[in-house]
Amino acid sequence: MTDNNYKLIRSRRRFIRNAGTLALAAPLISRAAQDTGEGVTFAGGERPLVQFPEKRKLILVHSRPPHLETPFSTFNESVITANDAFYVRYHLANFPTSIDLADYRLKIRGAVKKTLSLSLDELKSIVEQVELVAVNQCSGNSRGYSSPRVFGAQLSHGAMGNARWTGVPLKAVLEKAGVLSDAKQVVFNGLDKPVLPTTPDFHKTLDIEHVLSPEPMLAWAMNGEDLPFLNGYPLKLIVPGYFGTYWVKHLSDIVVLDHSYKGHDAYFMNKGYRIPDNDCMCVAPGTVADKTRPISTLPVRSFITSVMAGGELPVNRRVELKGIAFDSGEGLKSVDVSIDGGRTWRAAKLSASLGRFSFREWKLDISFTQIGRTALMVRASNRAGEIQPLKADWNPGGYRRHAVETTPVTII
Ligand SMILES: Nc1nc2c(c(=O)[nH]1)N[C@H]1C(S)=C(S)[C@@H](COP(=O)(O)O)O[C@H]1N2
Ligand SMILES: [Mo]
Repeated sequence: MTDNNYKLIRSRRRFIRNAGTLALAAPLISRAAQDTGEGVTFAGGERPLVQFPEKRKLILVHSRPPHLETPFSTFNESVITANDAFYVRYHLANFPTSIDLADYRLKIRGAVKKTLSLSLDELKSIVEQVELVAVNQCSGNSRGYSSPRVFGAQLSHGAMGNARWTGVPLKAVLEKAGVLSDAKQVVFNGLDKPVLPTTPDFHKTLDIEHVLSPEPMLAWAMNGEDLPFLNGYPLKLIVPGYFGTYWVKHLSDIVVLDHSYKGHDAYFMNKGYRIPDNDCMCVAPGTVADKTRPISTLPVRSFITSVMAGGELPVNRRVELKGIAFDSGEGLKSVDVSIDGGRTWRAAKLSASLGRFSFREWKLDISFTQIGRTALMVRASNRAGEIQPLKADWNPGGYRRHAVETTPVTII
């Protein structure tokens, strides 16, 4: 609350969170040499770092609406991603810049016995609050490494983050409204809107069985603080194990349907965010799938965080390699590391778990015995039998990248 970009305007009855309208209108783009984020592939070059309200400098993907990536070195600081470092993604240019809790309501309506309209305080006291650590990863995270390249934001690996979410189980709130027996799907909508009527609103749906399962939650706090404005203040849908596209921000409307959602505003389910409907969720590069389905759960992934691409490490000295791994909640089985470009592998040690939906730290002590260039790789598997492929598969959206990544380093 002391952040000078963050304004909490208190009058007798009003609590208005303001994202700092001026700052949002004209984000400070810093172009000093030391202020560049990592580039993605050859064509884009280095991307600038920008300052948005409540955020440290993040990598600019685009500014209207804000699309910001977390610099990769952040993931070496902690397995929990700091609120001010957490990435930001919006689709619609008419996103809120100020929300007054006195006016804010969450509606639950449609195929329910009783329509609810809850203030944030009412929601907070509706059932006992819960906490869960979970990864929010954009479907297009790492898209910039698709080969051949695909349309869409050329993201590096920073469109992900791991936080402790505080809220209430979605199921408990729906049960208060009383879901009718013919309920089929549930639509989630936030306070952001399209600018033009031809642009669809950002609506996401989940099947009723998923909504009534224990995991999804409605969260108002992230790492023990109010949600950062740009991450969905005052309320966000958390869908553990699922891609971030379902994690609707500034959530204000929940509609239970007795049918499958169709029409203009179903665009982000029925046209966007879809993957090939086959086992690999992939197609031959440059082709399209006959059949698609909505993207859903996170594949198993792992990264080295203790050294960046192009980094240097000492020869004949103990070096601790460190990184993170995660999956959709099935449970990690192994994390293996190669320091010779994939010829040999050795098992890394997994640190304590913060929960099955969280980033998990791994470590490996190693000594390099030869100077020169080499390629570090890390490969994870999970209890459902998934293992990261050595070679990336391809889909037209550049979604769901999960291949083993390579970190070129020089031993000196
Ligand atoms: N209201 C709203 N919620 C949204 C979106 C959006 O455009 N509007 N984008 C989704 C997508 S695609 C992603 S990747 C995540 C990003 O979450 P973050 O901005 O909190 O990091 O928000 C999701 N929730
Ligand atoms: Mo996304």
